[in-house]
Amino acid sequence: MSSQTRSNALFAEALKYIPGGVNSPVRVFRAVGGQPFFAQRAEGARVWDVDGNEYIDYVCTWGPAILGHAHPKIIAVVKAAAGRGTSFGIPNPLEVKMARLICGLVPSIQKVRLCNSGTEACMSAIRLARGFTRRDQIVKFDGCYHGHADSLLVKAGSGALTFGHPDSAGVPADFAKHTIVLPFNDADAVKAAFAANKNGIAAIIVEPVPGNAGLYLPKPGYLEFLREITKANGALLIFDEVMTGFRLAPGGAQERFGISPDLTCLGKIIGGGLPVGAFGGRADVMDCLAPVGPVYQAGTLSGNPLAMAAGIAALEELNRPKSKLQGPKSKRAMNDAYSRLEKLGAQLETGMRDAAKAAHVPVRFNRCGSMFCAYFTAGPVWNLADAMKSDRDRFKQFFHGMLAAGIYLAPSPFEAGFISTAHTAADIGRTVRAAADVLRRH
Ligand code: HOZ
Repeated sequence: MSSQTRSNALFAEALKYIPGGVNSPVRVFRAVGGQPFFAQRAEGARVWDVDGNEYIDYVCTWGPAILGHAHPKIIAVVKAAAGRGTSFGIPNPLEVKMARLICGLVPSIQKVRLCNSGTEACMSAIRLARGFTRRDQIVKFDGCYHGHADSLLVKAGSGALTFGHPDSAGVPADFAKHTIVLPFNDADAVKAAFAANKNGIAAIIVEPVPGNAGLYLPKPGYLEFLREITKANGALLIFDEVMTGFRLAPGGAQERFGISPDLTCLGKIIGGGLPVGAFGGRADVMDCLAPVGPVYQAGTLSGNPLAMAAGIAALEELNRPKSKLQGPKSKRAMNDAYSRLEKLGAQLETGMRDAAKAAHVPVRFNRCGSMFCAYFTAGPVWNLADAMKSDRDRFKQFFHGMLAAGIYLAPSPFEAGFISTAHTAADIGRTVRAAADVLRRH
């Protein structure tokens, strides 16, 4: 990496006008030391900063850029949509197309409401679950992050965890007391919570593959267990698939693991890089929303035509069949984009594990499809407590070593990495060689 002169000057100016110099805390380098670079442009799997440095990008705008940056089809449809008007506040045909696409791709979604962010999606899904069940309590898991709505900023992951405020200031204790926080992958803790709160729990909200404290997977049978226990107790199961939706499979984590939640929260990929969110699920639950039912939820820019156009293009491109010769079922399973992501993910996983082994550095490399995390710990990582054992100093060294080699990872040990279809086997090869080199110097 060469100079950061222009980035540093911009950051100094940003600090004068923007709290912390950033519009979302996860973008600063506080957890790793140093200052963030400012992006000039991005294309495919690459980002260039304002000083002309080039990086292979594994942040992928925190998930949305599954096709890489500035995908030509997305750019073309956004330009065309902008020419027809940037917002109507009146129903538009693209909203219907997007809703039909989502319902077709995600097996459990019968009806869907579009909104503007993953935070809105989760906040609204919780309100809907409470309105539908007429219960107040919700269960979440420590280290899971469901956006920054009050009742969900309790033992939260992502920036809240990275910067040491998992229970944010400004959330009244009266709100937080309705949120029961449990360790992930611990069935007994969930059983005990239901036993202690008979007919009180409205819903369990969970990232089926938690990706906001690094990345850990559900133990075999755990998601099935959550499905069964919620059903048996009259509570709803909400999958927060803001990150995993359309990433881990065409129908998200729920397709990959074969679970049917009552409600699903979406965002990121369905906006093709523009601001978006959505929540959907069982028709009887969704019909409790205004204007049909009593649960209120609204948004001036919801179903925005630019975001819809970009998201539709992204979903269509992701689901472009590999070959006309394949039958309808295999078309989805063997679709080009997802098999490519899986292959690249596997290449990275094997390469990283080999590199760590050769360097004698304890690394747990967790991966699910095109999401991954390298924890600097010897033991397995199944929950937040395990993730917290990761050596932060080693992560800092690794992050900066990789950055110097032109590879951009999230500047926190508690964030997932993302691979896009624009990454190549050569990119992954270069990444693995850089990692081997950095780890050797640890
Ligand atoms: N879910 C994202 C990171 N874990 C959020 C990105 C942000 O907070 O800006």
